[in-house]
Amino acid sequence: MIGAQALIRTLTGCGVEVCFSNPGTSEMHFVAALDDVPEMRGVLCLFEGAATGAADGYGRMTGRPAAALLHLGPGLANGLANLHNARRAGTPLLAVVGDHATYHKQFDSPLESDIDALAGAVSVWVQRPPRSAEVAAAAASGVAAAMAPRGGVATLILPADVSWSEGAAPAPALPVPAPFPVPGEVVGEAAAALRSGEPCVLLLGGGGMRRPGLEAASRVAQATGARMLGETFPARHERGAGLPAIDRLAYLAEFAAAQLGDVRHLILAGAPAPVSFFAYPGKPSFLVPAGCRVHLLAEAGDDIGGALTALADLVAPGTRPLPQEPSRPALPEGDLTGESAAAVIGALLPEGAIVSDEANISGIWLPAATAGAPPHDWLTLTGGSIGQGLPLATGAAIASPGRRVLALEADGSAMYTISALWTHAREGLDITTVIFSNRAYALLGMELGRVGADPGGRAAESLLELTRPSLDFTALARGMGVPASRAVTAAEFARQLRQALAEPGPHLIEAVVPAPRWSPAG
Ligand SMILES: Cc1ncc(C[n+]2csc(CCOP(=O)(O)OP(=O)(O)O)c2C)c(N)n1
Repeated sequence: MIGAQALIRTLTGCGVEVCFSNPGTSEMHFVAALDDVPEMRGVLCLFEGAATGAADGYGRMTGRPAAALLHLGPGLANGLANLHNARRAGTPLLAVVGDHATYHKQFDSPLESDIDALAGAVSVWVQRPPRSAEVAAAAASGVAAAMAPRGGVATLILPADVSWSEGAAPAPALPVPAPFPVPGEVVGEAAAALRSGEPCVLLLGGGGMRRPGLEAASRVAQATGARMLGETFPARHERGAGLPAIDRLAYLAEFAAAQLGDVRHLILAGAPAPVSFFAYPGKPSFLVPAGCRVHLLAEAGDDIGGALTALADLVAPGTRPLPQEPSRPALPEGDLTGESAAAVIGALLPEGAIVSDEANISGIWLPAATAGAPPHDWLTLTGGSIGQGLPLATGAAIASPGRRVLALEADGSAMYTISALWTHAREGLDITTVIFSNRAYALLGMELGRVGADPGGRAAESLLELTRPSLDFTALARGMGVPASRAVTAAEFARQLRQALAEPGPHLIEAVVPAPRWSPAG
């Protein structure tokens, strides 16, 4: 058996069944070996960022890694931004990066580059098996590293001759350790803070944003009067009617500071202590209020849900969580705006939907409008690196057949990885994409003022407007095989969204919305 065959058989044996791929010459034996191992589904993505973002979406929904097949250093570099988002999400993911044959590297041929340096920026584990006999064991340990507590992105660098040489054999899957249990004294310390009578906030993140953690935190909040808040950009937030409602910490530091207010004890359960996204002249970077004590209950890799349940059993025995009541906004009439679009989405969101949220400025009304919708999952831009939403939807849909995926996507962000639409069509995925077409980098229009930069003239404006020409998303989508429509009123949007959600396969709606007043196009 050649290295590539042993590698793919090892991966399927470890539960890695999908490979989001953009291959090149050095990966041809891997590509050919896919026909020998039908258990592995190869999914072609037309840009590496679309492959890595899809692997992130898949891993967030299954808890198991997908593979992303990338072509040498340049392919990895193209995929790096969404690997960065995956790293921030703590997603298990195996990047398989083809490399030149071991004996060819010395010649410094054009695609030669420092793959290890690029991989090191995002990976918890990097290995380069030197012989075909070692590739399977390396793959099994890469999968285990990706899935381990505090795992994430593992990168297997696969030299072409290792891939094509005989002498390989599949390796068995390695055991994956359970998340670390949180010691009783740590839980006890958090309980003491909650009993102090001083204002407490429970800040949830990571696995704490799933049902068991939310329900335990809600019990604590009911019994003690503590407030619960979620991290700003969770990897996967289970929410909707029947689950405890939780506000997320605001993106803008001044709003986050107001949410934290006069808190004296901040209990961290899967979220780091809050910091401002960026530095702003004269404003604090660290958002924990003065005089507030931080208690680390659980961090990434810990059994966050278990720690919260243990805490609830200490301070809230017999208290039940407070579920969100079902409620949906009325279907609005009139102009289509970010606000009315959110009401339409809240009114129509199907049960069990998976929302890939990269709506940015146009999305600020979404959390409130969808809070009482039937239960659903909400995936967010964990690493702030835009161009994630459409690929994330690809992976979430492949991970979750039978569930509707709704990609809520700002126009500027959509363009980074627009080719993901082609994969939505090719794979026949049940993804409804809504493009919030405000024809601006509106968020940057706001940041221009917030960082204290000169408001700027035409030269600055022209870097923040998406006009001259305006993008035609319906044409872009149709050109990639995705049926598409455009909505300019709330009623049109409601009709199109209802229809798109009812039909199988992908559909794109270009929702033409105004940019906020302070943005250049507003
Ligand atoms: C990879 C990457 N490049 C650039 C940025 C900087 N950036 C932040 S927001 C933004 C514009 C977003 O525009 P759009 O997606 O249309 O959303 P809007 O602000 O209009 O809501 C840019 C370029 C980023 N966050 N990530």
